[in-house]
Amino acid sequence: MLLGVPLPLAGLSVKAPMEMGSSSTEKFYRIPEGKGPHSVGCTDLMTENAVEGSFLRLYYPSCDATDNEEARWIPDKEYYQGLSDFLNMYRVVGERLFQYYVGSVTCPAKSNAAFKPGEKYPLLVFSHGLGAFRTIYSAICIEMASQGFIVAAVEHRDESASATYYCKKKSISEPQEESTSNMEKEWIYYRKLKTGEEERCLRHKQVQQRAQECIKALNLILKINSGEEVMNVLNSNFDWSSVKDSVDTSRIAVMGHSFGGATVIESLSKEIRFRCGIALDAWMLPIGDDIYQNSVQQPLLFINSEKFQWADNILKMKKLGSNDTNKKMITIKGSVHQSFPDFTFVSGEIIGRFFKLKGEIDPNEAIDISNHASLAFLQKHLSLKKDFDKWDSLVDGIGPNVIPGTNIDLPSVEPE
Ligand code: 8U6
Repeated sequence: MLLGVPLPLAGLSVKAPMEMGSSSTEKFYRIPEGKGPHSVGCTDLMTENAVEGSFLRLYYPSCDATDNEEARWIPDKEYYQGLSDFLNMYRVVGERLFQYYVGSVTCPAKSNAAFKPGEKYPLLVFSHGLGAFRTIYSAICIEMASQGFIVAAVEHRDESASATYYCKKKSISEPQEESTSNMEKEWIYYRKLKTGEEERCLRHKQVQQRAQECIKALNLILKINSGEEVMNVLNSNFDWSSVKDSVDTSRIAVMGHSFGGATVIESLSKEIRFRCGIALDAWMLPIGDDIYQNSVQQPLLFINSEKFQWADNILKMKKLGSNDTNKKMITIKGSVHQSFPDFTFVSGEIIGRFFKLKGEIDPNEAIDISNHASLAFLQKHLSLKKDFDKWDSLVDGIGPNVIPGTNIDLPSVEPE
């Protein structure tokens, strides 16, 4: 697949294209800042030198930090390669395009800024979509952190991420210089479906691993909260002991997009400490049939885009929520599946529309609706003492650009 724009390579371009957050449009194409009262910091945490460990980006309320720089949005070139794989592009081509267009993009959270003490914050675990990874939902995670949540955005190692890695010890056979570290990154890339492989089967296995990774992340944050020392294999100057006693351990929720929406459902069914969940454009295929037998007791909010909807998927959402008033569904008008991840903000109109990274609605308006509905829902079900209830009507699908339930016609009898 080739992007339909002049390639800025080898001096061929007359003028730098005004797409995908090139430096000339830096101010215009920005991931929106958090609108809540807290400044936001972010830091990465990886435990253990093995796939079984946790890897997450933490977004948190921070002290005002003028010294700290904004965090890199996509922190390694391997993510560009993985995205290229996912988008069926040649890696060498994709890597250069991504490097050129978004290589200098930062997210509006201060890297390793000091944690803001003196309050107990509710915890939100976030799960990314297929071919995505932990850093590209920063508009959502940063907004939540600015409103007083600690957000743990996990990076899944089930081969559904574009790319991810763990750190392992270099094997002895490899030549080692004394000055260099004896650790190396072992990259795991997006795995395509093999020919003849049944998608449901693979995705079901993956969603179970994903839920376990969300629960592991929860346990890890609670460990840090209780003052236990955790080994971060990534070197950063973030003081993890400053998080001690700052998590409101009775107020924990799980949120995710697409495959991450399925992960929310699986996680709720496996872990009662998640008191509620928010599923953005949930993809229901990975969910096993057993889940529909009252496995999900907690409140759950489905926020759907207008375009990512088909009867079978919606019917499964409804089946989860039948005879349960704690399950809610709304649809954001003019939005598309990729209105939730950050690419919608860093792409221009032409590329954005062409690749369905943008819908008819202004991306800022769409993410505001999603975030405000989420905050109102979280306030209600985590009993927060905030003013998010001012957005209660959105949860009922009332307001500009939002409708209750779904916009598609459903067959009156379930297909089977
Ligand atoms: C196109 C997801 C691009 C792009 C993502 C498309 C995607 C992209 C960057 C990768 C994965 N935003 N996961 C042109 N489709 C840059 C230039 O980066 C989101 C984004 C974003 S996802 C998703 C899952 C499946 C599919 C698309 C998105 O969950 O939103 C198919 C066919 O499966």
